[in-house]
Amino acid sequence: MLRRIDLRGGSARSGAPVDLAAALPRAEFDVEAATHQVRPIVEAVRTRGVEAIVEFSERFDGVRRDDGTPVGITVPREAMDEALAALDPAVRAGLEEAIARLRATCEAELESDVVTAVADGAVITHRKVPVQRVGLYVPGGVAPLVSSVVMNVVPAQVAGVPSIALASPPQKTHGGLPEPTILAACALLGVDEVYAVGGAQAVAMFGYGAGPCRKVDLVTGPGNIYVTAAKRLLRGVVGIDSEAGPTEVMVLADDTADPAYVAADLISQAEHGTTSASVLVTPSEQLADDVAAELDKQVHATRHTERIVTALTAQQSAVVLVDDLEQGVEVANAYAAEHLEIHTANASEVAARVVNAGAVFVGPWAPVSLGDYCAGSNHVLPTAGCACHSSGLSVRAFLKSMHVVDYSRAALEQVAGHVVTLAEAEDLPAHGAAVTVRFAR
Ligand code: HSO
Ligand code: ZN
Repeated sequence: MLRRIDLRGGSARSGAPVDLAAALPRAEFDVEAATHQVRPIVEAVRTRGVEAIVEFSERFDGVRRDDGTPVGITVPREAMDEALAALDPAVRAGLEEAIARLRATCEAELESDVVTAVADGAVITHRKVPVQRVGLYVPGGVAPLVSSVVMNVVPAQVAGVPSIALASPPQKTHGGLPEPTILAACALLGVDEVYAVGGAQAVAMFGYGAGPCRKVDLVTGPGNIYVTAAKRLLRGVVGIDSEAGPTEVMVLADDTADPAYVAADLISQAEHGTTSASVLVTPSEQLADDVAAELDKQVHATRHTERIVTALTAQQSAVVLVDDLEQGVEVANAYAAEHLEIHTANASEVAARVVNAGAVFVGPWAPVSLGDYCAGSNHVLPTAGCACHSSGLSVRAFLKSMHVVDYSRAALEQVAGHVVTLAEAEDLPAHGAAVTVRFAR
């Protein structure tokens, strides 16, 4: 089912280096092209506000009341409470466990202020401050990802963000409200400012403010290509988390791996959609054959066989044959997968050599789907190779830092000469004068 890419004999060490990143193509995801479609939407929301949002909801989400009047964008508090009351108790228990574990890691990762006395009476504090207002986007789409509510809200709350708004597409089947499980999760987390707005218009609403929704300082959360394009257009107007493309899992495995587990994990992320990437990297031809056989067996037992098979047979999914694990790690670092699983002997040691990945899953008992829901890690992760420069969502994404400069008279006097000299060197003497004036009297 998976095509094979043979990179054996092509590592940097063998003297025949191949462009590893180019050897592993990704799915087509042309955000730039989508920005052309999205620009008029963003512009309409900026100039016409809620009126434009309602028009787009009608056009893209097909929502309209029976009497023909447009559906409002604000989700009433009662709708969230009702959704929570109606939530399957087992789903509620799962969400509560996911929240508790993620909250534990977020609290431990919260950074405190750093106070440095650089000289007598000269104190610099690196102060951590939460972003004051964030807009979280939760897609509806193929599957309503209630877990994404948890992954966005918990780190924002632990960071101390005082104002959190959330938007999710209105659903025709739910009277123009977002998916009930999403509303229930909001109620569970205590998020009460929720908008039934989807797509690019939601990002624009957050970016410019519209009607009841005040402008936010930062927008986070995954979304489809239009949401991503809107974020790209609004970067600068507001802060934006990293861009999310189609999901990816790479499995680095040797002949100690269990082919049934590897196949199941490759299938699990392919379930997200036809552009998902599932890649196995291994030095073992035997494992490659065994995983192929397992895939054939397992895909037909899944509920969403069609999109899984499409994703697995597409160009972005493959088995990559390598000389050894060392070259395997090279491939993994070049690809910078959103999720990287390690199924090898001494998996922790191999994992320690990984420098580029959104999140790493070590050994046979840490499948990527654990991380999607309940591990205590975050599932909003950099895709498309962005893991070489970006990180997954965490409390840090919701914090800013500022230097606070506190000097005594004596401390300033001690360094005054240097300021004056450097100011002169830049031909900015008034900068120096602002120091000397303090010692003239
Ligand atoms: N694997 C997705 C997240 C997710 N999976 C949510 C299931 N629900 C991107 O990391
Ligand atoms: Zn997933």
